[in-house]
Amino acid sequence: MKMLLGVQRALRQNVSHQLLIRKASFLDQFCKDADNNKDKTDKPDKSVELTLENAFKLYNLDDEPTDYVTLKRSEAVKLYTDMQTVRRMENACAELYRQKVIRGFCHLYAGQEACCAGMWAAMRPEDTVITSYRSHGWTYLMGGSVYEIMAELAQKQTGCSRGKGGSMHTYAKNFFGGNGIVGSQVPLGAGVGLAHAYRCRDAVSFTLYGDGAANQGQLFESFNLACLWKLPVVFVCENNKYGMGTSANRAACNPNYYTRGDYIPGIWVNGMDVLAVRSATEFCIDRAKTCGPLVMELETYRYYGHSMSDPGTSYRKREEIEQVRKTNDPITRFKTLCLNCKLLTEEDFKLL
Ligand SMILES: Cc1ncc(C[n+]2csc(CCOP(=O)(O)OP(=O)(O)O)c2C)c(N)n1
Ligand SMILES: [Mg+2]
Repeated sequence: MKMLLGVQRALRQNVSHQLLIRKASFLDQFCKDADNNKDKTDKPDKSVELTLENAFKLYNLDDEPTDYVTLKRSEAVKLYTDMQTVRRMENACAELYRQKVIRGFCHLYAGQEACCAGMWAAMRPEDTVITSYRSHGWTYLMGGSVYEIMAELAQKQTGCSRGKGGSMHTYAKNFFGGNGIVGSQVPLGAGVGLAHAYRCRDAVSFTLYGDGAANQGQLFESFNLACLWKLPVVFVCENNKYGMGTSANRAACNPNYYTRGDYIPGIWVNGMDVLAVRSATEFCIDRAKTCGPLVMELETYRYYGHSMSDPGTSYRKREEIEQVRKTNDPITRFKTLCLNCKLLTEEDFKLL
């Protein structure tokens, strides 16, 4: 409903939106369907107990996240619909890019949805996030509507940055973007953590960067100050295995990014398992509040190229991408888990 109202408002406010909608009529239905992630299946909120497998590896930590998690039906619905909305939004972006409705830079998050959905599920309203240019999913989860994001990408005034920012510069409450310069968000994220500490806020700054950015000097300067001042920062390395045209293994002497904080403890997390990400994030919040920063590496995968101008197949094999889609897709594996433990049925999924 929220999305539909957004479309109608946009039509009233900005004639050029008609162009966007005409060129992308499939978006119309999509915006209608998103309907605020409500559980349309309307069944009692039962829960199941699950054991996570191969979910974590630790570095210099004496405590660890729990492997035993409880999953409520309502939580499963939210996690699934969040991941699906992000996936469909990114696929729609790719289509609009091909139609030249979206131009310029455009970096898609498909394949990495468990990272944002799992983290968001554990976060409290006062926690903050800052990330790189792969920002559409986060903008949505932090409160932006799909319509505002798509309008921003199409450079319309009703976009979340009034059409001035584009794909890499989208923002929402407690979400500091969308940053185009590789690694630049890391010192900013440490600064946000400093602001939380300075103002005695009970908040944690989630500072996200990629495996490529992980080799930059500014990261280590940020680690140093954050550790020295015990700032409530979780440095989140989204290791999607590739930088721009290079695999992580070719670019890093030590691709175990969770150990790269040296004096900062770290945790490796299976970033394709949304429940592992949620559990690890809960742990990191508690720890960052009391002991200062950690590095959380989320091992994940991106399906599209680095950006829309990169087909993404010159430095990796098509078969590799297909293999991940088939065997380790974060949405499919979560759906299978919900079906296997009888939390949701095929019928429920059709209704979502
Ligand atoms: C300072 C700087 N150097 C180079 C670039 C060009 N560039 C954009 S993304 C990228 C690779 C980043 O890879 P990674 O950190 O793994 O993030 P991913 O794209 O995989 O999410 C590079 C070199 C840039 N934007 N800024
Ligand atoms: Mg990368």
